[in-house]
Amino acid sequence: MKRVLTIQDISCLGKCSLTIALPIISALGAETVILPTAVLSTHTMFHNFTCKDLSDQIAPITDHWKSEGITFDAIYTGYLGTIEQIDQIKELFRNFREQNTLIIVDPVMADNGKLYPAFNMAYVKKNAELCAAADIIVPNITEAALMTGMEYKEEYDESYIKELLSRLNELGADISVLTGVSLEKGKTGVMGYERETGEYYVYQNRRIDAAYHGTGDLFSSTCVGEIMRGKNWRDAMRIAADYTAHTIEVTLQNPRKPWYGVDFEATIPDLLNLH
Ligand code: PXL
Repeated sequence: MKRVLTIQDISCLGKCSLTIALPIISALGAETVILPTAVLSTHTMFHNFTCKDLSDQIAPITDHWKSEGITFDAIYTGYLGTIEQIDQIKELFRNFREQNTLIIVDPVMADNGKLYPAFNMAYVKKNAELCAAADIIVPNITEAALMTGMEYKEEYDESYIKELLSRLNELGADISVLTGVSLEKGKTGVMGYERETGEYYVYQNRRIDAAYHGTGDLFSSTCVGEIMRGKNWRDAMRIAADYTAHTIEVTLQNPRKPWYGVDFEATIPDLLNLH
């Protein structure tokens, strides 16, 4: 069985980060090891959330794993906390990267043209460094624009997305994938670029007019799980985009849907049939 380490916060309530990564990657059949970077009462879209930083636990936990000879097939990072913590995670990459360890970085820090409340431009710069150490990166357009210094646009064409991908590629990862890319009216999806082949990959499915928290985490976790199942990155992105869209649709049909996240629990069985 493949073993994935995922490093992100645990928002006790909120259907995001670890409370999505753990069930999704496990459901897709990989052992999912977690390294919580902070414990929050909820995600940061709630008011008055509590937050306990766990940076001081990273070294003792990972030292213990090293002494046990633990290795990982993939390391996947999502929402992190501080600049210092990203430095610690870069070191963790150096310590745990084996020949075949796949490193996937989702530089979670912004959406819809805006940084999340806890972050600033110094944090953006640090995330760009983390992306440089990854094999695959999956930022949204806002995160990509911030990291590359390009203007964030709501209205754009394919040439803007290609320029963003070209600048992301310069950060250093082998495969750069932009999420939330809408190239046709009524559609949305992903566009990726692979350095080795110089090839682009575009996948567009239906756009659902609803924005939910945690959908980026759902997409990234599904990609990681699918790649661990042996899918190539293009198929993994396509399945993840379809699964995310399906989950948003199912959530919209729930009259008692929570405002803060999607009903992925209801769609996990469908994910297993998307192959
Ligand atoms: O889904 C991204 C995410 C993860 N973790 C925390 C967040 C957010 C988005 O707002 O606040 C704590």
